[in-house]
Amino acid sequence: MENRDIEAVALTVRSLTMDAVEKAGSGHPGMPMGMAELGALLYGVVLRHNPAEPDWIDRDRFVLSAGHGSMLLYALLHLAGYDLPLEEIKSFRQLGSKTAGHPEYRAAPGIETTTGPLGQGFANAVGMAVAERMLAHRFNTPEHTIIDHHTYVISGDGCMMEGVTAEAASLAGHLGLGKLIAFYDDNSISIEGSTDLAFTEDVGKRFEGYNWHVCRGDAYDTEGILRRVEQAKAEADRPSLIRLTSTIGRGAPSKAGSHETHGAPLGEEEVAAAKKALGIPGDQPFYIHPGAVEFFSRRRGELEKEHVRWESAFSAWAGKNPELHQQWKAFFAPAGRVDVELPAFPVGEKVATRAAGGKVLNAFAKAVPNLVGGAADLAPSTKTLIADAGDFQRDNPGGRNMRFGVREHGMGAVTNGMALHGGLRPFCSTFFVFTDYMRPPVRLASMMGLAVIYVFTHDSIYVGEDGPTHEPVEHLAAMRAVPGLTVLRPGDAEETALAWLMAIENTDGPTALVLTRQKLEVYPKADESWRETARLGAYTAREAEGNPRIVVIATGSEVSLAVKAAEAMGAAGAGVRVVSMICRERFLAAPEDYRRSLVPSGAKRLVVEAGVSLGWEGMAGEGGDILSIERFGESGPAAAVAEHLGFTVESVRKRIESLLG
Ligand SMILES: Cc1ncc(C[n+]2csc(CCOP(=O)(O)OP(=O)(O)O)c2C)c(N)n1
Ligand SMILES: [Mg+2]
Repeated sequence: MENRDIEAVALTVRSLTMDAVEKAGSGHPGMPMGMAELGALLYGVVLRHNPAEPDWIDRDRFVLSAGHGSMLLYALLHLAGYDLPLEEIKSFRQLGSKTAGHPEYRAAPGIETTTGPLGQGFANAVGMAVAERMLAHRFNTPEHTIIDHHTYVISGDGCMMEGVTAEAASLAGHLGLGKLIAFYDDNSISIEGSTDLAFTEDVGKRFEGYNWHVCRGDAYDTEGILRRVEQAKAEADRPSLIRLTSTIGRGAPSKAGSHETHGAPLGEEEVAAAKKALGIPGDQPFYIHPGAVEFFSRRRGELEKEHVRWESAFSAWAGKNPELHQQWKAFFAPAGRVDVELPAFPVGEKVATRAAGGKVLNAFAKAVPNLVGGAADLAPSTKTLIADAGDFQRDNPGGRNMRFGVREHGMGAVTNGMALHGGLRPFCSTFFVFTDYMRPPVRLASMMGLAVIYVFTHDSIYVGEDGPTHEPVEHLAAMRAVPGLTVLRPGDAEETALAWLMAIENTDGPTALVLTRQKLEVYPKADESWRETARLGAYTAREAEGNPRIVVIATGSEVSLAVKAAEAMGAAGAGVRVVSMICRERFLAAPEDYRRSLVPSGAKRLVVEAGVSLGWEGMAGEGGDILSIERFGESGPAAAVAEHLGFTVESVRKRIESLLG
């Protein structure tokens, strides 16, 4: 790429950015204008990708963690030849366009992840680099290298300030992810003004402390940047941070360097002056320099050849390694239904659903070879270790157990990156109460439809002695409030096995398995085909004699409680049906006749769940009741805390009796 090509591309990035933001009347011109040269180099020289085949598995990944600079990405994707027509750039930020305010995964090819919440993209990039290393180890042979790519990310001051970046960077340094290369857009500006207001640490030193290779340069010294990228690539054992001193809004004659360019249109006058200074024809909105078009039409050809070379290497590899090739298919194109021998849990056995979950996870680990994951330093408690599978570490890339450390936020975002990369089925795990520390990536996984599995244990006040800080009460409501997240709270070990199966089969979005710390007795299921009906979200665990007079809708540990309460009523309990609602969202989406048959309109309803009632009001209906917990828990033995909060067989029984009148 000659200097004039770089200039033509950078000029076009600035031209499209200014006009798109101006036309939309909103957006962030500063970042793309400041990073235009780096963008030109990335898409012009550095990235090994193929715009004609955006799903090429061995492409380099590029993540724009500073997602507010979305126009940088859109301009470059358009120029590089991705299916993102100029018309889309002209409708930047408009309803239904592919050019949303912040990049949205799958909105257009070439957008590798949804970014905008600062720091998430950085951590996603770490996850992508983890995936690359895992897959390279599994599939490359001494003769053929079929997985070998880099992950690049641009982060701004905001990303660098966010804790999630720190968590993920620390993990990446520990793991020695040499193929991860981060650029830091070091423009010393964020929204409120100079970063001196709040951010005066030495980022470079911090990253050196994380075991990163750190170097520094000028964002407009293009040769220097390419040299530093080569140095970074040569660093096999450490991720690299290339810190580039830059000017926000570069090219805007009076506003460059000011926070005013961060997140508002430059204004007609400033745009006109900028265009004049840059040599952009003032009478041609959305001007594209012909040199940029010419350059990328050449470049596309080269990249297509690169891809063809990879494809022939892949064919040669597949021919020589038929078994590995079969494995590859299992990783990248898994069959729909999984055949697995699930552990049996006899009725009457007392087993915590977390313990059952651990057994089931291990059964699935045998059947689903790309199932990988781990916990935020809680694996002994969440029971999420895959036996005999080793730890994923810098010197053991074949390990399947991730040791995320005490970094829930980073764990969630890194797991998203692993899922985004493709080829892996990642899970991660912590105590349910600490989902508070990982809501942002859970939300993004749901928004992106990533097939991530969460194992959240210690799901209620039954945690006991650890006290209210460790006892989730509002968390089921909070998780169920996330659109697209499937929340499963099984009532016993058998249901846990089914819940895991549902999680594995759900490839449209994330699934949260909410499991108990305490032991629960496996109960007989009145509905013989419960393994099928429960997939609709709920089924009859205990049946009434004749038409039910009352339906007790319970989840998780409260199902057996409700069954016991009904049994304790003797003959008076004959009219009590107990429904295990393993997944409220699925039940609400189930066919109406199924919903009505399970919860008939003639019966009274009692909802029992050891958490806040928020969201259950409709299910209880008029004249119904909800046994819930509308406060924080207490520290004490689980049984004492439960009794204190009214979760006993007796109290459930009383509620039922008072409803029956
Ligand atoms: C988690 C999160 N918090 C806050 C914001 C709002 N926000 C968007 S950009 C920005 C400032 C970012 O500064 P920097 O990364 O330096 O970007 P620059 O101004 O240099 O373009 C903030 C606070 C956000 N997008 N995400
Ligand atoms: Mg900045």
